Order: sequence, then C-alpha cells, then structure tokens
Amino acid sequence: MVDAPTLLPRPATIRTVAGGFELTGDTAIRATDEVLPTAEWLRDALRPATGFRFPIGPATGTGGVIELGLDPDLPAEGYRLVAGPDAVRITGGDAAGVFHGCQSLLQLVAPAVFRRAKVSGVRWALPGVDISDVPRFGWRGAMLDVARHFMPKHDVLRFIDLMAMHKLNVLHLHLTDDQGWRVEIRRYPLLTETGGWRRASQVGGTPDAPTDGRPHGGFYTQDDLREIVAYAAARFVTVVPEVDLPGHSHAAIAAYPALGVTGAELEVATRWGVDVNVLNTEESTVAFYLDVFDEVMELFPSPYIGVGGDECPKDQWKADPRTQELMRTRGLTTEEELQAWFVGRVGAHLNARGRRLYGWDELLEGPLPAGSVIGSWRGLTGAVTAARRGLDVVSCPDDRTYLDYRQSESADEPIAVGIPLTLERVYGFDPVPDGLSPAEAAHVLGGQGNIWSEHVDSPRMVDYFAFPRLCALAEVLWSPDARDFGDFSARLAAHLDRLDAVGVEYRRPSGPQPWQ
Ligand code: TNX
Repeated sequence: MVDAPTLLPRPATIRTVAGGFELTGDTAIRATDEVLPTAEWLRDALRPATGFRFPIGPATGTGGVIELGLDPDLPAEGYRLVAGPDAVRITGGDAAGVFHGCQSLLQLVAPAVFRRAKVSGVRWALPGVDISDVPRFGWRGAMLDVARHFMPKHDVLRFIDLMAMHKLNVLHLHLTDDQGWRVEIRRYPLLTETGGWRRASQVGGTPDAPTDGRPHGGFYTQDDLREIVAYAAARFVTVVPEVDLPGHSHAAIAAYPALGVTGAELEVATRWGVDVNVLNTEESTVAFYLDVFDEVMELFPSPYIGVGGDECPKDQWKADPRTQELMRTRGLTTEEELQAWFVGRVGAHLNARGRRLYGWDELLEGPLPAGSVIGSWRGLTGAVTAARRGLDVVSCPDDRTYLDYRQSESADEPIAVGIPLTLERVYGFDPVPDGLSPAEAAHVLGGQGNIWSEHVDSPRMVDYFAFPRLCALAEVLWSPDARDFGDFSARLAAHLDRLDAVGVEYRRPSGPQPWQ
C-alpha cells in the first residue's frame, strides 16, 4: 500500500482527491482502438503479480474499470490520470502519453506489482489522485555501448523495459567500435564474422588502456535488431543506431583491410583508448559505408541515424601520400575538411532518404548537412555552438551524464574511467546551457546518459552503473525544471523497492554492493 504517491520521474502536477481505486479480480480494462496495444501491454504488466485477468472489454460485475483513451487537447506524450472510486481514467495526447500514464499507474500501486509471479496478501490499491503530466524534453535517452562489450539481446530488451518504466524514450545503440562490430550487414558478412570477435590478449600497456585480456564477441542478427526495434516501439522507445566513422573503425578494418589507410592486416582491437587506425576516404570506402547505412536504415525506422565522428586521429591521413593526393583532387586543405567531406557524403545519402544525421560534437569542426543533430559530450560547448548554428542538439556532457564514470570516491568502486559522478551531480544537470536565447534553447532536444562499456563489462555491471543514476537523469529530462534533491531522494527510496521487485542490481545507498 502506497501512502503518498512516490512517482519517479515526478509528474508536472499531482493532486490528491477523495477516494481511491482498488484493482480486483473483477477489474476490466476498456480502451479505444488507437490505444488497444497499450491496453494489452498494461494487462500483461498487471497480471503476473496480481493474478487478476484484466479482461479488455466491458466492465464485468461489480468491479471497476481502467479506461484508456486519447484526448486531442493534451500535448504530445502528455497524459491525465484520474483515480476515483469506480475507475482509473487515463487519457493521452497520443498513444505514447497513454503509455506513460500506464507507467504512472503501476507506480501508484504496491512495488510488488513489478514481480513476475503472483504475490499474495497485497491490496492493489491506488490513492485518489488527479495527475496532469507532460515531458520537459522530447529526447530522453540512454546510450548503450554494445561494441566494447556485447550485450545479449534479452538484456537489451530488459533494459528497454527499464527505460520505459522511467519514461525514457530514445535508446541510442553504439553498434560499432575498434573492439567490435555488432550489427549484421548481409552484403559484408565479415563485419560480424571477423569484426564481431576479439581474441585473448596480454593485459598491460599504458595504465589507462589495457583491456581485460579476455576473448570476447557477439553480434545481433538482422532479425534480432528488428525484434529489438519492434519491442522498443511497443514501449514508445525509438532505437537510434550508430555506426561510428571514420575513427573508431578498427574492427571494420580488421574485417576488410581495404577500408584502412595502411592496408595492413589487423586483428580486432584488444586495447581501449583512441585508436590510430582509421578509415581511408577512397570512393570505394564511401560506397561501402553507403551500402552499410542502406541496410541500417532498413532495420531502424528512426528519423536519426548515428555516424559517430568522434575521436578520429588524423596521423595516418597526414602520413599517407594517397590520402594527401585525394585531398588535393577534392580541393581540401586540412584533414578536418577531409573528415567533414566524408561525413557530408554519408549525411547527403541519409538526407536523400529522409533521415537526419546524428553525430558527436567533433563534427562541428566542419560543415554539416542541414537537419543534423549533435551529441554534445565534451561539456556543453558543443551544445552552444550547435544551437547558435541552428542545429538541434542532445546534451550528454561527460561530467554529468557519463554513467560509466565511477559513482563515488570510494576505493571500492569497480574500475572505471573519469571523475566521480554522483547521483546528486547527475540530478543537478541542466541540459540547456546558460546564455542561449529562447530560440537557440529550443534546439536542445533533450539529453541522454551514455553507458560506455570498456569497464562496464556485463549486464550486471550495467545495472550497477546505470541505476539509480538513470532515475535521476529521467527526472531531469521529464519533470519541470524545479528540482529538489531532498524530495527526489525520498521518492527514490520508495522507487528502489520497485527496482528490487524487477531485480535491478542498482548501486545501494550503503552496505555491500552487488558486485562485491
Ligand atoms: C570517449 S564520448 C569516447 C568513447 C569512450 C568514452 C569513455 C565519445 C564520443 N568517445 O569512445 O568509450 O570516452 O568514457
């Protein structure tokens, strides 16, 4: 039984009203056609723990009803939830809004509702409430780096459920990097057959760049990815794919050496850090990548397609006479211009197919196709530059949203890069940088938490690094910009019971940690 509503993220407005509602074996769900799939989702979410059937259709007997429907007067993704004695009514500005309202409904009953088998002795009661809610930002994201360490499909699906529970709606999948290529491309099978696997290696080298030395691999088939995309869509999560180029491409070069600058046969990288091996910029390499992106666009309906563009060292291009000749024939004088030329070719291809290029803030060093979206990761400088150039931006500064960074100063934190990034520090993040005009600020689509996985090497570790910091970020991105860490902490304490019921191995406020 929940005494006071402890919704997380905090809704825009919540009012307690007389009465309340109790779910019983006689409760039915009623839904209009547009939101029938969400009604089915809600039924399936409520059934296991309550043991009630929740037929979808007319109310039966004396039981109350959960009513789902649209209200064109409500904003996109917004909803109203009213729980009274006879009914819980959820109306949404669109189907996504109704879904978010259903997530709130789950949080209004006992946390045990998140268990997957019948729980006895619980009254499934909702307090009397009238909630009006709407997200602050349209891009409420999390990035999973499935390249450094592969995340099996079923763990990705579980992560999507956790995102949806927190009203997050963009899953950015970092699918390729130096240490692994994780997306099946029919036309170039070696990308995964060779590029999806790295061998055992010596642990050593510079202090910040050894791998764990273990052999590692895995990839998603195209059927896997279609399943992930559909599963996410049913939860109103858009999956934004990223194929990183022209840096972070060592695994692709290991599969197809003709993509590289030196022509050397490489093994998939077994060291972290910025890799000197980058793509060449031959027409044949551009054509290869346009083929890759054609298959990626087939798989991912997302309006945004990630091309990376981060951390591309220019050493090999500078030292290579053939690259210098290509620059001359293209009328380019700097390697930065060459990178922009490559990205521009890919961007034009994406644009011609109705998609928008999405890439890291290094891309601001050159011209960009109109409609490009920037991920500002080196602080918010990129966000300011992008917004002033009229480009949309996703704020994910490393010092606020890099969830691979350690969570405290404790020597007991598992190995991790970066600064200590505490829960409170994440909670204090504002995606809109100071000093932007309202028109410029409107270019800030939202933000995302980035879970790089050099050291976050298992789904168990993803739980530990992501939670509860992602709960804080979800509130930053969803709730009105009036934050109170004390109030958040009180709600989080209740919310952790929900995460326990799901089986999330979050970082505990005290005591032994799940990884110890
Ligand atoms: C920088 S952020 C990277 C990643 C690393 C991360 C480690 C970005 C665009 N590039 O390749 O995984 O730091 O925190």
